[in-house]
Amino acid sequence: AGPQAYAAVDLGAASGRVMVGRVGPDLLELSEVHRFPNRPVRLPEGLRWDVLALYGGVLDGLRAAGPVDSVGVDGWAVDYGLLDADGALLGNPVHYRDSRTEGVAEKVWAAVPAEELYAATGIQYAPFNTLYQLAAARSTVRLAQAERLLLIPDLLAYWLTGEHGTELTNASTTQLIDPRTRTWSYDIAERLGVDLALFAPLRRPGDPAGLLRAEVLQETGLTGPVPVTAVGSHDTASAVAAVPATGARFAYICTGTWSLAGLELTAPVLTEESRAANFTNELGLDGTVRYLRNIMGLWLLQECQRAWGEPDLGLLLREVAAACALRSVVDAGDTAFLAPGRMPERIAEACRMSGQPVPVTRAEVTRCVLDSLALAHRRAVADTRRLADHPVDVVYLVGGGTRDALLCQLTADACGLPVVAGATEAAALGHVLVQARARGRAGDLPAMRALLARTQPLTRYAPRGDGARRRAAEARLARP
Ligand code: LFR
Repeated sequence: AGPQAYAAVDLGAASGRVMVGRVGPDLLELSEVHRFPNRPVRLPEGLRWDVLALYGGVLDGLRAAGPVDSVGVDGWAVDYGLLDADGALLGNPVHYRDSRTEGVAEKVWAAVPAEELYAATGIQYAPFNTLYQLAAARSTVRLAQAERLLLIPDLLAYWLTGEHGTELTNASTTQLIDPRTRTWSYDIAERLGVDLALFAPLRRPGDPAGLLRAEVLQETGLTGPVPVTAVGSHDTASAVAAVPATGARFAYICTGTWSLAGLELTAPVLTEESRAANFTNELGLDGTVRYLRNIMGLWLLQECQRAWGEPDLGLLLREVAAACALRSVVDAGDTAFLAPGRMPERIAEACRMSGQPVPVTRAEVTRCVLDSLALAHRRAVADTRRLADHPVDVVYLVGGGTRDALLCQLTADACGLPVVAGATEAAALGHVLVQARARGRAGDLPAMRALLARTQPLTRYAPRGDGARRRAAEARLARP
């Protein structure tokens, strides 16, 4: 039999895409059949996802995909839709960058101290963790009416199949999962008044997740039955599965709207030191833990581009090469950059506050962002090695940011380690491999990675420089 075809729906914060993947003993091919914008909408009540438009894009994509052997859905984490008793969606899902969670974590910590919450769930503090979103929604009519909560990829899978499930890798980002038992943290939920009955039963990557509904077959022109397969439905879980590492002494950085930098471990790190460093223990494939830190990522640049009227990125990056290196830097891990809007001004303000030259031109601002990201990458890799006591000889960079050769090189320079960059569509690659494996067409995680290493174009960046400029920049950033 020839290779099977798998449709991978991959939903990002800025766009969604449907890819078709083919997997064989020496084959791993991906083609994008449809890409559609994901435009958050600012309503009087706040920032919302246009999730029906996303579902429309998914159907268009499946129509363009043609005959496939299985379908999967992955997307960003933490956000969800609520369903009423009839299974109807209650309002537009709230965007994780919405301001409703401001000041909410402190109220949650009054009931369960942050230290205890971390020891029980291993999840970093981020204002948008599902747990805090639910606390923010506590006395709303919608939550009172809700019978079911589905995380975004599970919501799309429900519309495709009519079946409810909660995929585990993404469930871990709710901050309601115990990373040691890999099931619900019943104690935390009870103490914080979260009704776990809202969540559908857990399913694991590779589990069957239903069949495309008859109406979906009709709308997409596909011939049934077409199974839907649970994948690492958190996009970062799928991306980490696609890190083309051949050994164990590696760190990874998934670059896109976010930079997610860390290690793959077999057990969570739940120490107080790890909490203070704001590292998270999200669940990965096959019993692994994604021990990582969230860094603002290319969001900083995307928001600047939006402010500048969307200039061509290639052009911008060419201008940047000429800008002075490490002249001013900001803390790219700072949640102060989370909300949308006025990004060039906010970056300038942060530079001014730390007594550095204020970047003015587009090239200067872009250079500041790239330098700042490289420094944040370095700090995350260094912290992760120390906190998990894990050796690192090489850093794998995967995801959209690998298109930016300067970012890759600056990351290598900052880390003082070789960087191997590739698997630009990492989430979709990890995603189709899990679908293939569920159908007996791919091996375990090391075998998947060996296949990636054999088939994906990778670029190696050797570290340059002695780190003197970097240390000076870091010292400026540390100054109050
Ligand atoms: C990346 C990502 C991150 C998560 C953030 C918000 O797309 O899924 O892992 O922290 O989006 O959901």
